[in-house]
Amino acid sequence: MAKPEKLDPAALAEELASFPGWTLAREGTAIERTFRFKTFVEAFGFMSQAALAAEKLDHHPEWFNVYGRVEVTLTTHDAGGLTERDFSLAARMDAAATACLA
Ligand code: H2B
Repeated sequence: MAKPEKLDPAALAEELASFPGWTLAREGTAIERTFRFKTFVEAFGFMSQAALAAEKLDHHPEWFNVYGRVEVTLTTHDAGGLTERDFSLAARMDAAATACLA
């Protein structure tokens, strides 16, 4: 997979506009979202799907789970900031969360 390039401010603003659930963090070098599920099993089901997506994208989340809550931070360490890969994984996580909540 090609080395991801850090998004320029205009491209970043455009991506953020289409990911309303996510907010900028760490001085604009990361995005974060908290997912809430009814049970630990639902949260873990989401994490399993997200882990498979992460592995496929070769892009791994920083996350923290307690019971039904999963706090996610995405950043591209190799690029020192946000890249398309962060938003690809964010999209996969949003889809997985919808599936797990259905
Ligand atoms: N995940 C994230 N979030 N950022 C990275 O820069 C990154 C990664 N780099 N997963 C990948 C793995 C790289 O270290 C390996 C060698 O592919």
